[in-house]
Amino acid sequence: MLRTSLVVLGLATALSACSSDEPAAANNGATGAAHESDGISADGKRFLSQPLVTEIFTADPSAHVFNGKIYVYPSHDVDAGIPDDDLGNQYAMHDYRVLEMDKIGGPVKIGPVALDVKDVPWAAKQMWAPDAAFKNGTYYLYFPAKDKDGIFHIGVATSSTPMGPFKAEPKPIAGSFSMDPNVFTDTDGTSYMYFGGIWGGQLQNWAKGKYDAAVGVTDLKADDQPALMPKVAKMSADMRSYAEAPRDAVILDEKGKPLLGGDHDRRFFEGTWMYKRGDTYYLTYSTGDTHFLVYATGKTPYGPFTYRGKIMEPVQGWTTHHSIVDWGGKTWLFYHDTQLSGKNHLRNVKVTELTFNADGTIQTINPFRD
Ligand code: FUB
Repeated sequence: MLRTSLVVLGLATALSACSSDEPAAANNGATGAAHESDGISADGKRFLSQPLVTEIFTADPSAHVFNGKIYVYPSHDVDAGIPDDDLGNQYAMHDYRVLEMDKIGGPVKIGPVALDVKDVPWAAKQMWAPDAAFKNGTYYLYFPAKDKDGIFHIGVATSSTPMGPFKAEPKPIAGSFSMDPNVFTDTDGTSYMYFGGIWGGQLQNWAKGKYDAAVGVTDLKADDQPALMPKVAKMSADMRSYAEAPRDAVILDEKGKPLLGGDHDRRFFEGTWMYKRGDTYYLTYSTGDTHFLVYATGKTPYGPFTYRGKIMEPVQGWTTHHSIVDWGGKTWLFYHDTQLSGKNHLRNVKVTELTFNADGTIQTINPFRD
């Protein structure tokens, strides 16, 4: 928290030009690379990689390969003038735009609005981290949003093309709650949704099976109890509903015990992404208030999963969120930071290579060069 506060304070003056919905580079009519300070963080470190796009703010990149091209389904960050708080009210996004690339390192096309909250009958605000899937000729966009009572659910919208536009179902997925959906399709064709997030993601409000508004937000008062775990549910063949009630994707420590709520360096916070390598299922996620991307491995899509280590050290900015995709014979980590704005809620997506050791462990990435 201290680190982030320093970053925000240090940038306050320099960022006055970045207070609109679009990055300064775009406002100035510039194209291509970020503004002149690109490559250097607020505390003088060189960024490992550069933003994929500079025309709009983007976050929470869910990358997929469809028809040989790379599509990234990010959140589309905007500045609603809401101060930072522990519930994430500053993340007031209202639509999605899809990014398309023929190759990593090549030009990135920004699609038109793929889905707007005004076209989602059940949703009111906060279109947070989405994901996408393709099955039987249809592209599916999965997205969290708060309903008119301020409660997060997960919706689905469909399109015949990966860029959309997508048409939303009239209601959220029955039995869905919390946020950050990730839909993984296993090698046998079965799809699963992983989801959930604590604090502003409201997972703690559902701990007893139905929404309880009285539950605390940040101090979950259960440091010595098993942590709240991400949820997983098999998808129905129609990809619009769960085939079963969501269950815990349990994350264990090296002794086979569930990670505890007080273990902030390792316990699940938000942003799950399932990645399969050989027969091993990598449940990857963000630790939130300790700002790590980490992973746990298991032998089935349901787990249990054993904590293995860090994928990435903290980026610049409070949130960290990623996806992992194979392309061109390599494995890639899509992630975000706040290089373009220095503001927690105005982020930019990036990509870098992810390297595995011979034993299947992941080499931890430093998002800075120094
Ligand atoms: O973008 C809003 C939220 O911030 C996401 O849903 C979280 O994963 C975090 O990145």
